[in-house]
Amino acid sequence: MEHYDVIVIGAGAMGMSAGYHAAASGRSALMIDAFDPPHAQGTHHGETRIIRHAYGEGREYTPMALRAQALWAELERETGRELFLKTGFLQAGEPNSRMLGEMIVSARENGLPAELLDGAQMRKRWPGLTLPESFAGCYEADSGVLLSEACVQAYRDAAVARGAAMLADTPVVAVRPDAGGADVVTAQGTFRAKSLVVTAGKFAGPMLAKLGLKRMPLAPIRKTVEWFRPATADYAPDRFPAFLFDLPEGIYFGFPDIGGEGVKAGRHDGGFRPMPEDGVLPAHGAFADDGADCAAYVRRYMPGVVPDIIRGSACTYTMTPDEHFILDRHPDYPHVAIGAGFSGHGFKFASAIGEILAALAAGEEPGFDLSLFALRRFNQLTTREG
Ligand code: PYC
Repeated sequence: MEHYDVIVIGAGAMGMSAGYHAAASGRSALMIDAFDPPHAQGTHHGETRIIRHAYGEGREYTPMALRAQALWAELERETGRELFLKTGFLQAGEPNSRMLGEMIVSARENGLPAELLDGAQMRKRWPGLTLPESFAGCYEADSGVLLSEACVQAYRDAAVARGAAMLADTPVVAVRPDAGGADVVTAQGTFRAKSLVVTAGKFAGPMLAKLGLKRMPLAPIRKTVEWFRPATADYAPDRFPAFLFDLPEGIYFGFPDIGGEGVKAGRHDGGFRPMPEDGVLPAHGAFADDGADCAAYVRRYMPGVVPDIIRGSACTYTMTPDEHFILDRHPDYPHVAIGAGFSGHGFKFASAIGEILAALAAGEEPGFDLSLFALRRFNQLTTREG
């Protein structure tokens, strides 16, 4: 049986980064994925993700966002590829918006250069937006867009260059942890490691059940994003930021017109469907109302964008009840590190989360306060099997 220091189960953005960081710190690593990453079966496809620093979902995330930004830059240098576009990021909402308020506090507490704007200032600066006059905004010039599949490919190539092994198209059928490590059973054979990183994305619930953690509060849901054709130059990436708006209709996010592909937008809250039991994602257009809310958003708030959907994509969010991540060690097997439940806002952190999970699996201090992400907050909900 082949032996490794660490086996990563699930090599999407988080797992590929964990494999890279393990290999970069001199450990032998095997990364296993049910598909061939980057791919469209998980949560890293669709070309773009937002990266932002002052964080509306909780100021606790900001140190990790800053570390993530630095690590994406390191990966760009190591691979010679462009992974980040500094388009800026705008968050806006009514002045009493919880996310906006938290972003402003987070910027202040961390000394980040965020700019506060009122509704009239936003309309003047971005003629492609007609947000309500009553809105307030917070703009970060240093934030922007990650090229998501390119990021996963870069981590894969860099991990392999540093000696990690990659096993693609190989579902894990069983995991047998013990006090000294774990056996991982696949159709390609059984592999043994001293430690595990479990980053199984939408399959995290069933995978963690194989490790004795039953009924994890993880709900995979189907979401969609859509692309629209801009009719003016107002949405070019050097003129228009990535954005997240807390609107009366819901929370909407989006991107400038990158590479002439169109303006991409999506609804972050609500508007979802549970994933089918078999985990196979119904393609965009499988439901008659796919993209309807997003087209209505564009019609109302982006006057220079043609509100006809030119392209759509379906993806998965794996939700926790409080929408905070799970980053922790297995309660019975401390050499098993778990990353799960990224609730639709995790991608930007993948570079830092891979580093954190590689450290947790190796028994090292992760360098961040992870109390917000502890598994024990769900003790009432989960059942452990001895
Ligand atoms: O940047 O976290 C994010 C985000 C939320 C919704 C889509 N992207």
